[in-house]
Amino acid sequence: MHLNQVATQPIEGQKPGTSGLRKKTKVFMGPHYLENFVQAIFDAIGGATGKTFVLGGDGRYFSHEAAQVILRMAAANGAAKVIVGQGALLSTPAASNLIRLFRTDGGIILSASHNPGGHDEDFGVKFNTPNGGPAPEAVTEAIFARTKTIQQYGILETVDADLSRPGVQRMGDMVVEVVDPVADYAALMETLFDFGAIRELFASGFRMRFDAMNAVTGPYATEVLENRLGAPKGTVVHGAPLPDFGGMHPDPNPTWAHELIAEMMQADAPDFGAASDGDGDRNMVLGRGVYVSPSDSLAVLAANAHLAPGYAGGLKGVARSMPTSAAVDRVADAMGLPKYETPTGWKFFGNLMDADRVTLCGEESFGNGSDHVREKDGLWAVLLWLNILAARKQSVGEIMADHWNRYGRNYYSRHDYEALDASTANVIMGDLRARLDTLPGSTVEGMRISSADDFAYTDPVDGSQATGQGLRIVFDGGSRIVLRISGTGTEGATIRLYLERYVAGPEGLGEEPQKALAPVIRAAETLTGLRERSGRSEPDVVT
Ligand code: VG1
Ligand code: CO
Repeated sequence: MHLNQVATQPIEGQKPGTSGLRKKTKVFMGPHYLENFVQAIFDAIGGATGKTFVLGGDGRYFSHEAAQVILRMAAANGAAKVIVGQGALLSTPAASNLIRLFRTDGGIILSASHNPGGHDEDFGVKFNTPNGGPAPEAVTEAIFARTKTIQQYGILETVDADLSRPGVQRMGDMVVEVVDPVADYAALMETLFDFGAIRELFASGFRMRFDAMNAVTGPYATEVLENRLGAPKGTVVHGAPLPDFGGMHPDPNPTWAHELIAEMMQADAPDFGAASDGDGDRNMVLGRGVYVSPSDSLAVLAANAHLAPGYAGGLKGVARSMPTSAAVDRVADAMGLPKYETPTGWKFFGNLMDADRVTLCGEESFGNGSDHVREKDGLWAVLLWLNILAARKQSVGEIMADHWNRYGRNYYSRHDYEALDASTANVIMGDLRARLDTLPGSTVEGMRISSADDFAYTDPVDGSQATGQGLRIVFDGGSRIVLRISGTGTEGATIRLYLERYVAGPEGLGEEPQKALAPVIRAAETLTGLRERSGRSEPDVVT
């Protein structure tokens, strides 16, 4: 066993995106690629000497090798201890919990989240800071800057750590503590929700299907739903994490979780359905015959969170990412809660939660969470829904109808045009950006544009600024078009087109969203020429 300083050179393009560095797995497997980035993390946070980190991921292809490399690098960089999930597994929210619970110096999460996994698919590495949240932009910028100057990295030449069972071992002078990935997380959930009431709900014959999509949430959902809450065996499907997710694309939306959608739309469907993504921070929820859009889910959770013990004292405030619909704003206004609108990506919620300004946060991309950790949390959202269903003794459909009657309905959809030629995407975005100033006052598809801008954000806690966060065009009455380029894709450029239209009711609350949004969709095409210029007749994914 000996300490090695390996000479290396900067590798281009190691810029973290919306959520960590994501590349094709083969790129990560290339010479020095992972090592350079990990050393850049250590260097950017002032070194690893004497520090304790959490390490784990969603179990995708290359995770085991990557975990061993990172352990050996942490040891060579003088880290005191690394807490690793057994089998190198940790869901993103569970990693966030461990980082906070053991007051560590941060964590490294091995995941490309909702991107597919495998030798020919995607891999990712994300650094979370000691508050448990994704590194803020100042830190990711420092990491990126370091990748551009790096000349060497440290790695201990030694045998692999045994990650197959819980226990403490040493790697050089560093302690490696392998922990059950589920136990502490499940214990946290028990403090937030009325497990007794949910247990009774299942005992009364309530049926649920949870599709873990062969990704990391399987063991968590099985332990919590089946073992602790008494849901029948088989409630969790696709529950074993597989390196390639069994070929599934672990993105819980109607396109990729189509098996669950088909099941839930049948006449004798279960009462409740849910799915989660690769690393367990996203969720999709459904009732029998009812799809709940993520933006609506956030609003319903905000309106009903007080029914769960962990939130019985009420919420401090709520936050949503800018493209997320304004449904939650209506709840916040009715409840007199402070509300915040942030750029896309969970890293922008951290300061608000740390400063006790908000309790609940959410994004239109199937993510919501609370200040129990500093990540979005898929299973948490499912449990909060279950708690609400148990307390209100109503179906998902009844709860949604009641919600819309009270607050009106923000019809919402996101259209993704994936893997476009990057220059085409930039031209489409650039042209619209250049015309933003001229748009207010003009009329498209009979709708008058009231404002148009390129979203910029100043963090109210530390004053940090983020610009260029999405082009937004708002119409009289609150209908909206938002356009931005994805920061998690690994091929070409993906344009996300977000569409929203508000209907106050009581008429018109039960329409099919694509139909209700038709004028807004037409206006988007008139304004952007997205379909025409990209040569795509329709989006790849509609959520
Ligand atoms: C997407 C979503 C964003 C989310 C991010 C990470 O980013 O739109 O809301 O925070 O993925 O989610 P982008 O830049 O591709 O639109 V996950 O579950 O990958 O950690
Ligand atoms: Co995720």
